[in-house]
Amino acid sequence: MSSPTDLLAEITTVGADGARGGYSRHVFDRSEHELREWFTGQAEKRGLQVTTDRNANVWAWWGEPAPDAVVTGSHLDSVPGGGAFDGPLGVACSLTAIDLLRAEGFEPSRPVAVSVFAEEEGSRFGVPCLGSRLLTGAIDPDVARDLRDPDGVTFAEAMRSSGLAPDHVGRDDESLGRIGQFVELHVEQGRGLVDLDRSVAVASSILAHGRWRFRFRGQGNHAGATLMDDRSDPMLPAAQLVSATRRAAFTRDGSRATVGRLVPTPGGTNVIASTVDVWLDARSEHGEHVGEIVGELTEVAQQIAVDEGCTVQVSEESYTPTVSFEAGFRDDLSGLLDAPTLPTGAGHDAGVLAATTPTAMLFVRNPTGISHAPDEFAEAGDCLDGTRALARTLRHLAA
Ligand code: HGY
Ligand code: MN
Ligand code: MN
Ligand code: MN
Repeated sequence: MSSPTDLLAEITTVGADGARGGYSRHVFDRSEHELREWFTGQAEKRGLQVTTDRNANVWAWWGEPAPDAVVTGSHLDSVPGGGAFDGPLGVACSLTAIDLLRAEGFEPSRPVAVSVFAEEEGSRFGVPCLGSRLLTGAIDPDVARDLRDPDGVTFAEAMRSSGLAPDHVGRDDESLGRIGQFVELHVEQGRGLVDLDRSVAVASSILAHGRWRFRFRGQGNHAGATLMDDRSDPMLPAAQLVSATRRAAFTRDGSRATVGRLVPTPGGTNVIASTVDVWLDARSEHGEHVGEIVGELTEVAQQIAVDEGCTVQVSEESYTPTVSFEAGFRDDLSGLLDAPTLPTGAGHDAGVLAATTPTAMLFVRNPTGISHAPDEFAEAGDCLDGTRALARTLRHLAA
């Protein structure tokens, strides 16, 4: 019987990013397509029935697709230069948990499915959990279809070139109606389990989190022929905004503000940029702090833009309020697994589904505590503990 580590080893070269390190696997690109095929092969090898829904999410069914199923799973896409476990560990543990249950002769009384959600990281089209947001109706289908990647390709065009029809993306009551309960296993993105010296935890909550784009406009010009007094250089307000994010978060407890993506146009060394886009990722244990951070930084951006003879346009790309997993379900699993509960600062498809479906999450220890970077890690033994915990959970729910 394969271990989760064995399964992850099968995809260890898929989407490996030689330039940035780690993995870059983005929805509908070649590597993510390869991962979809890998998952389908793994599922069919287990006699699971594989379907792809109207929102490009993949479902592998143990038993006929039917309402009140116990669903587990996660995602296979990554951030640019991401780790090997964020997403794929949940999928690998889902498959090996089914192996374990079958080896024990367990026959579920309810259908069991493994789901792989599309564009969880939002790395290509900018909106995280796009597949699960479409499934639950949490994003307007027209907005989703028109989302553009950095090359200007729309989500609809990318779906089409992957052989999927974008015409019917949107809330999918048939697929939603089949999910009785959803449990996602995920590598921990932090050191909570290291500090507790445990290998598995149950999630208690997800921080409120969102993404905003600040577009600074100035006057593109020649770096050598333009006197310093004659410039409207959008890079200057952009740089001041980046340094202001630190203060905005530090002054609000439990908050985080990050700029990990800053794109000048046209991006030439000897060219004063005409526009600079700055993406802000803001999160907090206190939902109201996120709005305060964005408000403060919007004021700062507007002021510094004027000072530099530029303009700024701020747009919200996504926002998810604090997710508190349902206490009964959380405590039931915590007791069943004798596992501690932990909050997470990372967003997940489970956080989107929690709005409509009884949902829980399991975390597996990450000794580095690092995620969204090549150093993300999980020991083979802890991954096996994750599989065992997920198998116990599925047995408990589908008995
Ligand atoms: O961004 C997040 O928190 C998640 O990893 N998608
Ligand atoms: Mn992630
Ligand atoms: Mn993830
Ligand atoms: Mn020249």
